[in-house]
Amino acid sequence: HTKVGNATNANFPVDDRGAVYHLGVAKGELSPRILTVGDSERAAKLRNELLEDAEKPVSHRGFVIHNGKYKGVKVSIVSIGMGPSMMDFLVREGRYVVEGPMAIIRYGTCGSLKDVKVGSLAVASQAVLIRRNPDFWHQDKHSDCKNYDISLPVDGDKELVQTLTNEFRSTFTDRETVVGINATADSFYSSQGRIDPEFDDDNHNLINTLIEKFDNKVTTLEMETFQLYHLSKRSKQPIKAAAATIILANRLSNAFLDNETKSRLEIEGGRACLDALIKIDLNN
Ligand code: R1P
Repeated sequence: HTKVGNATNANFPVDDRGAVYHLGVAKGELSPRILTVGDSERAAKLRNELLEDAEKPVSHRGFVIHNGKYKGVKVSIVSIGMGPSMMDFLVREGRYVVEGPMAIIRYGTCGSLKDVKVGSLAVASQAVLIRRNPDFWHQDKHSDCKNYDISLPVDGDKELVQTLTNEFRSTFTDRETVVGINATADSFYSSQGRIDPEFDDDNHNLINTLIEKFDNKVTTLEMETFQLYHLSKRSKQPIKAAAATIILANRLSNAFLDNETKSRLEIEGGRACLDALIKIDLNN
């Protein structure tokens, strides 16, 4: 594990070496081209199978950074764990330590709301955010208070989304790659419409609401893509962002993908992501 030293500025803490407080890297220690995944084991496999000249990983507060080269181009593979807050750390602290334009691709797993087989792939053209609203359960709530807030859609980077889709479709000729809206939720459970008899979640209609609200264009449910797309659009320096997922679960049929196929798709899809990442021109 990397050590981060004393920080001085509470507004944006960096230590005496200039390392950001959570990622644990300083300026120049992260590539402008980033492939991010949730699972640290997925990141390590991708590093071992696909990176050349891989450096010693930097590991701090649940983040693991693997720097190396892919087809001669410097890239970073970063595992972040789960949820919008972890993506927030990556994009903000990553932005601080990288000079100039960036490209970030997320490769994760997801559930699907479409009639597609598990083991299909998905690329997110847009993303929406689903947030549980705790006020709904408060005794003093307003009468118009909703249990779950669903945001308007935010676009990924059109060029990078298209490049990523092309790479996936040419890599996976025997499987479907669906393109559509990702719904990013602040819980794996309640705000993704999973029914948990142990809790009062009032979420029985959430999946249907999501399908109807966006005319059946929501393809995937997971926990990070919206934060990546939203922050990339709000960054003052350019960040091109795109996201792909392995459809691990079908939320309509309740089918779930086997681990062996998942492992294979992680590597093949990771390669497709890196190919898209190095093809993109950061400067226009
Ligand atoms: C939940 O099991 C996790 O898996 C998905 C979700 O977004 C969430 O982070 O993504 P990863 O496979 O990238 O972690």
